[in-house]
Amino acid sequence: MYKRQITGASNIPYSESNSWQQANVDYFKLERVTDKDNLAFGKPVEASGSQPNFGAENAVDEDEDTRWGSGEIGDKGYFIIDLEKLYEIEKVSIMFEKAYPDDFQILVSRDKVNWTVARTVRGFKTTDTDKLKYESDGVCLGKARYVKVRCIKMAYHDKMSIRDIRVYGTAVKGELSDLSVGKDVKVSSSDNGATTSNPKNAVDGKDDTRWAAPKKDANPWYQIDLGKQCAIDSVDLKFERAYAKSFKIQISDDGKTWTDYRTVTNWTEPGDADEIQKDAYYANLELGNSIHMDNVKTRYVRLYTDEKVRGGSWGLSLYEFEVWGKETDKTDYWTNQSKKNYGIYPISALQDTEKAGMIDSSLVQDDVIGTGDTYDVVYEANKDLYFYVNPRELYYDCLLYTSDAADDLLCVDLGGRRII
Ligand SMILES: [Ca+2]
Ligand SMILES: [Ca+2]
Repeated sequence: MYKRQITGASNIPYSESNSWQQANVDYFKLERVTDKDNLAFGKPVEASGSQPNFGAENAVDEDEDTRWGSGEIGDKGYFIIDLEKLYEIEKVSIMFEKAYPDDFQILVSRDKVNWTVARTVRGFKTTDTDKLKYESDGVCLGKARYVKVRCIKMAYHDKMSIRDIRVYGTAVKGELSDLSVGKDVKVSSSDNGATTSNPKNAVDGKDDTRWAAPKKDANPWYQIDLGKQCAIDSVDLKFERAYAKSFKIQISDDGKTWTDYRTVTNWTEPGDADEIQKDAYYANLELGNSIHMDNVKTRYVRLYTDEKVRGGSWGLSLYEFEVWGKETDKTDYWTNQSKKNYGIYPISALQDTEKAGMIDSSLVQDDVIGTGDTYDVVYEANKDLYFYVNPRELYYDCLLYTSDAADDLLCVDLGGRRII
């Protein structure tokens, strides 16, 4: 056996025609720090300036007696945390200093370019109080690397100040992907807008294209045929301002007979119908959340809308309908493993190979591989190992490597670049 350390980076070619990408590297041992419960602790931050001695890092130090103070006033105040990996954000907790906002938003993003409004809080408090704490409730805020707190209107003083932000969630499993991209869809009806009439716009993987139903459609629905049965981890909905207030996520094996799997009623976190009219806060922003599906197996997934926000003024509109899961037959890969060539593995399944005695890897099945992770590589001479990387999906789900012949150091960086 031979040992190498993987550290560095270069690219592997990306071919859009391949559903799985292959790179020839040696197998590795993952060494990384377990995620802390509070994902925000010590993470990089960015803010709307800072007042002297009240730097942004003070809001992620888990110390309630230190604080960040915005350098900008009123609705110019914002604070961004880079969690450095993709997480399913379950909860956000914010402790403000007495310079706190009456109205604010929590937004999430995978790329710091496209932002989804996960919460809009209005009338937080109206008295001069220090150490006010906001905690989001039970609805999942979505999959994101970046979390942003944005001031809309201050309640006291004019520059927002935060003592402590904590973010809780779970790493998005590397084996998961958005299965809906490019799949066949059917809708109840579409409006005739040039940019909104194409139903495929909600499964094109782009956050800035959208589909819309006409306003006369009282119960718009949108169904996706995944092509075969898949195990569904979660459904992420990114609505335009005409979002569904009460809706169901339904599943079906034949596209005809539907089962209500999740029912959401009176969903108002992004904003109510009146405030949603305020272009200053909502223009070009998606409104969304993530709905857990517990790995239910289904081929068809449908959003069925019972009630819309913005009532009869606008038809339902969706930027993206993401269905995160995995194909159920992926596990078939491990049957007849002995007949496979040595070491051709999906990266998310290395633990299985360990059980089979083929790989000494500490990478476990649910790990997500992120920027800066370091690996020890062990391989048998003259036997190659391959990692398959699904190029479609996760922001980090690209495999980058270099090999330095001079010092026999193989370098791999499984993250940090978007390849689609
Ligand atoms: Ca602090
Ligand atoms: Ca889209």
